[in-house]
Amino acid sequence: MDRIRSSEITDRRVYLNRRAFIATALAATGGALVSDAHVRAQEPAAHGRKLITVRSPSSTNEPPNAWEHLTTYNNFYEFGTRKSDPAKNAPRFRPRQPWTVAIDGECAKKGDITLEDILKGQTLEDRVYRHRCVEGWSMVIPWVGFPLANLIKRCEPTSKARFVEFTTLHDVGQMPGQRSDVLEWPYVEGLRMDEALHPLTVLAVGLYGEVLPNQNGAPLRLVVPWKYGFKGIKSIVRIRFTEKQPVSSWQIQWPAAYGFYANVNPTVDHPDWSQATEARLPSLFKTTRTLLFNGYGNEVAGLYSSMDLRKNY
Ligand SMILES: Nc1nc2c(c(=O)[nH]1)N[C@H]1C(S)=C(S)[C@@H](COP(=O)(O)O)O[C@H]1N2
Ligand SMILES: [Mo]
Repeated sequence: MDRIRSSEITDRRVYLNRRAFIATALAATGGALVSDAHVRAQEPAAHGRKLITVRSPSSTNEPPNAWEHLTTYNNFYEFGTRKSDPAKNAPRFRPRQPWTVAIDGECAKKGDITLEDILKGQTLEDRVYRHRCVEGWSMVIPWVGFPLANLIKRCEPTSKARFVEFTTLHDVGQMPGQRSDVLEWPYVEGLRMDEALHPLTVLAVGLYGEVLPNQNGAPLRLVVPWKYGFKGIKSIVRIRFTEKQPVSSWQIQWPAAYGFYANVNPTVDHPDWSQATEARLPSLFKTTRTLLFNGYGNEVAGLYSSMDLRKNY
């Protein structure tokens, strides 16, 4: 017999009450709110193995969102397009043991490398970063990771390597969302070499000091805090160095809306909505002003000093 836990009943009740509230609020504000999908009650991710970490000075002092929230409100289309889908569908995913990443393209050290090998000798850092989704919501996320630059240097990129391309696992058996054609699979993202080498760019393997839950991109995902969240590609199986600018899955899906750079910019709107403000979850109201480069301008504006950010969105 199914046991119904009292916490679940409470969640459902809260959810139903909030839905009624949200419907009224939405009608009153004409789109000034973000989607209510995250109030759907889902089980948070099970807690994982603890990681040994040091705190990075690059961390923001803003309070991080709760574990329950960070693991039940996700964008991971490989597990469905609703925010609540990854929490429901990703727990069955088995990040292969061992997980390997193919290193490829314009570099001297090509070949498969295991995650274990990637992590050998790495100091794992707690990095509390702001996260701004292109859809208009934001969160504060306590990642555990290490600078991507550390891995890139080991690959010994050649002088022709101007960009880095990342690819997510393509496995329809494990990732039911890949049966739909919302995006071209596998999910692909890219960075210019100087962005990839920037000390704020990290590969994350954990959340809240624990091994990364599946819905957040286990076992290895990219985090680039001054860019919209979709640049943070999850469950990476391939890293390729290229001479030409990679084409990302979101660029293919809608090039006018999702550019290669995708730097957070309150003055460059999405074709369908303004990017000037954001809803800091769990608030649904877009009352927080969005900052250029998501507030990381002091560190990264120099990368774009010669570029027109309206053209290179
Ligand atoms: N492979 C893959 N990576 C992905 C996505 C995805 O659908 N598939 N969604 C992106 C988007 S839009 C966001 S906002 C972040 C969400 O990360 P989080 O669920 O850990 O908060 O992951 C990004 N990485
Ligand atoms: Mo996003």
